[in-house]
Amino acid sequence: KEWENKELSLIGVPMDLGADRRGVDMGPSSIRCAGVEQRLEQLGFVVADEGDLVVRRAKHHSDVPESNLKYLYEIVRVNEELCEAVAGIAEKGRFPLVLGGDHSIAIGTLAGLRRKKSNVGVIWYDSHGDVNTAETSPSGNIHGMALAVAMGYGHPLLTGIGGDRPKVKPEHVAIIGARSLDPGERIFLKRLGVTVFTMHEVDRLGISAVTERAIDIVSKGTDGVHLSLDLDGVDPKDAPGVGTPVPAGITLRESLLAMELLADAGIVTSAEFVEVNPTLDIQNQTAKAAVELIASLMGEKIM
Ligand code: 5AB
Ligand code: MN
Ligand code: MN
Ligand code: MN
Repeated sequence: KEWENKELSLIGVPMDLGADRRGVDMGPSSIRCAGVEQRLEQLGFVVADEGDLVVRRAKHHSDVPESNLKYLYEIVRVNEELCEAVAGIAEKGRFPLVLGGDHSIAIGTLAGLRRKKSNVGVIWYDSHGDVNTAETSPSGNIHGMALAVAMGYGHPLLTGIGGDRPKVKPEHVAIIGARSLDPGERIFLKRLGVTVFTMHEVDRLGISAVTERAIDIVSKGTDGVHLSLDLDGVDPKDAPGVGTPVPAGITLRESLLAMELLADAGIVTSAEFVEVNPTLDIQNQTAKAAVELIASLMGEKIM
């Protein structure tokens, strides 16, 4: 593996504009408070904390005339910066670990990874599909569009981040945990042939079989795998500090098993943990869950 040297770079993105909701900008801080760096060091990683990118407070909800896209220009600016930062980390052979912030930052992360890899596999662990476009979005919130943008669909300022080419191919994506899809998203996912393991599949097959199948899909024909984990994929009983909780989700216990299976497969080359909102949380429980998940993903074993 390219990061066999166990060198990892943390980068925080205090983005909340994609969710149009304050509080998720404190996600990186809450995950740091929960002890992510120390935990990784205990696992033998040499951790470089690159700090947080700067996100400017935007004045206008909708800054694009004739469009419902909220805060487009600042989201584009920050994601261009994130793209450069992630590309730089990957270039040095270090493992990029991005802390959100809302899920719109996956646009910059995946654009940065595409600099280094021609076929990035993606596990999108989320209760949502995040494949809306301006036309299908019920909210205009860009965090609900990030995966569509990465596959090349959306406003040209978004799909053009890090270059115009699509950053991810639909056949290299597996969504896990979906239980809230908008009508336009269902049509889009079917049309593109994206593999979706909804809660129906998680319940019928179990999280271990689902994760194994997802591993097959994202590692076939790819030269790296990115885990994009939205904490709202985890059940809100275990991860209440998220802006868009959806009940009947994957438990923390099942999610830890999924991370352990990913660690055993040895395929994951980058990751991001997003949508932690400590203002909606109980005693930083959700950031603590994120740290547990990160530790399992990076190889922590009980024995
Ligand atoms: B998240 C919704 N589909 O587009 C929309 O948390 C929710 O990154 C998006 O998955 C949730 O506004 C975005 C209704
Ligand atoms: Mn979500
Ligand atoms: Mn999401
Ligand atoms: Mn959310």
